[in-house]
Amino acid sequence: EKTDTGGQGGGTEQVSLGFSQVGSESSWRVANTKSVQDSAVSAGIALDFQDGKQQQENQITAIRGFVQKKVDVIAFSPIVESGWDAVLQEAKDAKIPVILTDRAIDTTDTSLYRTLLGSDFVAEGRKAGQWLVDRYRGRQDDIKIVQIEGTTGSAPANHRRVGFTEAIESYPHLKVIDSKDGEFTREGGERVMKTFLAKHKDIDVVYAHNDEEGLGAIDALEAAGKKPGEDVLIITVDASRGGLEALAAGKLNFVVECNPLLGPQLMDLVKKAAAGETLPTRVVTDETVFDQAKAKEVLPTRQY
Ligand code: GYE
Repeated sequence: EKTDTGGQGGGTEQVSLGFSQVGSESSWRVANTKSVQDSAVSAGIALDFQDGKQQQENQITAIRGFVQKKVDVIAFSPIVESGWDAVLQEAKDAKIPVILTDRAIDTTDTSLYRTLLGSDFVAEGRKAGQWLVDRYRGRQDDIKIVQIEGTTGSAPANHRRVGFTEAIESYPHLKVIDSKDGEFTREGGERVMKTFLAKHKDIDVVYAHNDEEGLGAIDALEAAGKKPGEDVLIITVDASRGGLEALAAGKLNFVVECNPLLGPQLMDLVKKAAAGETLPTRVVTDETVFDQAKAKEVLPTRQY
């Protein structure tokens, strides 16, 4: 199984992987990149890593480049869901298997990729909504929620909105009064939160699609003289170190985990695909949720 020739020469040929990443918008992404790079080294896979820098066209160019270089396997984390059919058809014509990591695409032709490895974002949104339902159980007065969404058109933004909406929709007093794209960054979260604060009085809850946006909301709330975690409750997704620290400090109230350490599972799938094996069509990662006590418990050993 091991493809590493150990410098002795003449061994099995090394499997090559072309990987196109979203960018470096969040600590989730930074941890994900490191996981992919480290795992490629330990699996003995030759990795051609390309940074998409938040532009779909950069990712399309990278994938075309991988086809030209005739890599054994292509993997990528699609910035947005739509618009991939043409370039993935080129990879398919070249008989190069494609693995989606982390984010899904929207296509009617599922033969364009072999599998999707990553989290269930709808489930994450539901967990966030369920916490809110439990938190305000028995209350009749309106709870005003603002939503700081992830990158417009991305799978995690779309699915985290859907799961959250689904969990709260039969509780009419839980009202989402505004939603806006915070681009999964701290600056974006801060900017959007400032707009919300200028527009709406008495916001009760912020649902941010990732930790960075939640941290940005904290910045905006503090600048406005409000106490995040007390005057306004904040829910986020990811559970990166920064998020868990803010949770332990009482500035965030609930954090849904999204695991970025996809590298080892990805390399297994890459080897199987390169060997012509059939892959399961969906590989979902295991995840949990965090309250303040649990954040304090895991922080000393948190890797990212
Ligand atoms: O939650 C966010 C990142 O696609 C799951 O992208 C990923 C999301 C993650 O920017 O922090």
